[in-house]
Amino acid sequence: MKKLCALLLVLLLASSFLFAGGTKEKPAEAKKFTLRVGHTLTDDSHYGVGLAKLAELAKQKSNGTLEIQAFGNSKLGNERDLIEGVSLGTVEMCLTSTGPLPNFSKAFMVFDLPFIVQDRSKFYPILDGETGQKMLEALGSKGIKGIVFYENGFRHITNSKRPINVPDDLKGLKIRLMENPVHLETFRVLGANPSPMAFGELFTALQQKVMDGQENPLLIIKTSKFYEVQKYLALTGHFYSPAVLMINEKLFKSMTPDQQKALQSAGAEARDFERNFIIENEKKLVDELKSLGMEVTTPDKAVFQKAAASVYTKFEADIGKDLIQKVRGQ
Ligand code: EAX
Repeated sequence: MKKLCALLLVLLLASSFLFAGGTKEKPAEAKKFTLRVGHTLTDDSHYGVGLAKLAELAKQKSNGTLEIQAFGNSKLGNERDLIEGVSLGTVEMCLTSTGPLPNFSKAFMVFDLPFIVQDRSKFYPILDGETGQKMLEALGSKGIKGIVFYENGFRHITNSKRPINVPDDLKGLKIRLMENPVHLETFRVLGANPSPMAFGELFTALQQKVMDGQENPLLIIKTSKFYEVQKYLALTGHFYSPAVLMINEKLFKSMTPDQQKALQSAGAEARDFERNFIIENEKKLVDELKSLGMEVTTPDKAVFQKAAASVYTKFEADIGKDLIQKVRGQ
């Protein structure tokens, strides 16, 4: 009788252990997230196309638990508002150029130095490697998780007054710049009359001649239709503008490790896709913009570079000599 009791007890314990183990192994149902990504460009721009790719990949890789919805044309705010929104958690995600980021973390100014990036293929490993990673991590102190660096592109000058061949041609021109201290200083040093303005107000400002000119990558000049209100395009490529895909950090941490991995890997794949989209399009954009009526000049970059050299000295202490060396030495 005693033996039978002992056997029954063992069986009971074993079955309850198995049962408990069984329920423990059942994977917890991953919560579904709907993530709005704000940006300032059009749906057919590189951001629009790159985010559509991100949405497709994130859905696939997360078994449908991550749904990304892109809102372009500054619908969720301008870039500064978007970054603040992601920091506070009022907007889940955003994709903005690094232009407004020095307001949140000074090191980003290194990318804003004139002509620091000449060859984007040598620059990608810096953005995607340790240096870029450290810069993205610095956003953590603002409650932002930087996922990956997308591309905005090499910036060129347009205006409605005259062709630009040398820095002197910029004299007195009212040029809209991003709200970025290095960019503004560069254009001051080059002799222009720069002022900051949100991207969403730019087209109207150019149309109403509140601004004579602006500077942006070719794809933006095309997709935001600046060619309708700007006659002259100068291929200066003076700044290279990376972009950062950001998410509210608390929200990111509330995802399962699998979902985090899915988002991170979708981001990296969509980044490569977006960069290639820009490179492919750039091959034909100068001709397209010419056929849309723009008059194009190709200034000697070395002359502009020399004229803007003092900008490096001015911001060296804020950015750090080592970081400048690292990015320059690409
Ligand atoms: O991030 O504001 C700008 O000129 C930017 O190039 C644009 O918003 C894309």
